[in-house]
Amino acid sequence: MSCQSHWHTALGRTLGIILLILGTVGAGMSAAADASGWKIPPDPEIINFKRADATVVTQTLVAPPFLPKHEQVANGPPRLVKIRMDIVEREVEIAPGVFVWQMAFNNSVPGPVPVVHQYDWVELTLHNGASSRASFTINDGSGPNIMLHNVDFHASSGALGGGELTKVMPGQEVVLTWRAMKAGLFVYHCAPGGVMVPYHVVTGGNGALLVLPRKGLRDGYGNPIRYDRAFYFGEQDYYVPKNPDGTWKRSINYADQMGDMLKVMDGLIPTHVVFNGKTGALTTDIRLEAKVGETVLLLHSQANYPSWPHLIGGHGDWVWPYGKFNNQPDEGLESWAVVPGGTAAAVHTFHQPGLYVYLNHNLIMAFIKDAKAYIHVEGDWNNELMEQTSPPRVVE
Ligand SMILES: [Cu+2]
Repeated sequence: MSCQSHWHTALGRTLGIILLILGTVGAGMSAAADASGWKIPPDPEIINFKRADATVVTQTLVAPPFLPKHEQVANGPPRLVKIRMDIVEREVEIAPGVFVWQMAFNNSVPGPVPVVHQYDWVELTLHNGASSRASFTINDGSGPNIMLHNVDFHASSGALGGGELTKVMPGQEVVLTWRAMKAGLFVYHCAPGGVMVPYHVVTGGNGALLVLPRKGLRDGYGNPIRYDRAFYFGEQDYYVPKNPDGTWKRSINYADQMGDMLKVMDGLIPTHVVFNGKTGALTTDIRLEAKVGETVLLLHSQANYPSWPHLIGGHGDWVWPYGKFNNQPDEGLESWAVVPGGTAAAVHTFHQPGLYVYLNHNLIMAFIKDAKAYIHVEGDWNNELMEQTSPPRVVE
């Protein structure tokens, strides 16, 4: 070993020790502050704001895949947002000749997406309809609700997500007020206890609630993101029983269906996987549209099964892991994940016109089942991004 290299080694060791000490000090300091500078510490004034001082507003919920009218940035202190959800047991043809008795929050599967800001309160009136169906049009001739229902909000704290405090028998109504302390898209679902939990969830008793950061969404650099449209993809797995002759079994009511359905559920393989409650809901029944240059917020939940979203022809420009907006988003993803009982959120700015397919990139789920949606985008084609520079021609 030459003298010079020995000197280098010694210097290296000394530098290493200094860096180690600095690193230790740095780690100690970063316990209180985010090293990247991306995180914004919560405002104590907002956290300590009292419910009694909150302005009360009523939010009219709408059927998915759309969201109720909302502000992306909160103006003013936390509010108390009143919402109402009516539970309906109903029979729906989820695919040609395939009928499922559903448990539907507000007569839709998935349920509606309430939108609040972090530190707002949610005041939910939950109604389990015994006889009154006046507000809904149901063509299946179904009778009154039969079972007890409730709701577990993953966004809430305590009492099994509110499940313990929202149990309602047919004919009953309950009011639960809770504070949205975390930001993100959160699953909610019916959870009456025991085997009823998965039964009510796989028959449609689930949805998602959006809690926006008070200052709105931010990209990985900390810049504000404002979306022009938002679509909610509630993915649903179904376990439909069959008759001995191989045809799909149809039941007389929500309770009658349960025994046979539980046997299919026990195999853990869904017979149907769809977006927005039924086959073709977002490819045929509802036309999702956007324009070149628009930024679209893509919200996805799955209450019971994993999913792996992908936007064919686009990307997750920014993707929030687990759909939680106080974590720095990932940039430029091709596919991402939704865990069972969880969500994912992504934004994409459309650069080309045409048909985009948002799907579960387990392609069996997407194309043999029906976990997919179409987004039709209008605008001018950009040859710099893509051009068929030589059309197909015979070469052999
Ligand atoms: Cu239920």
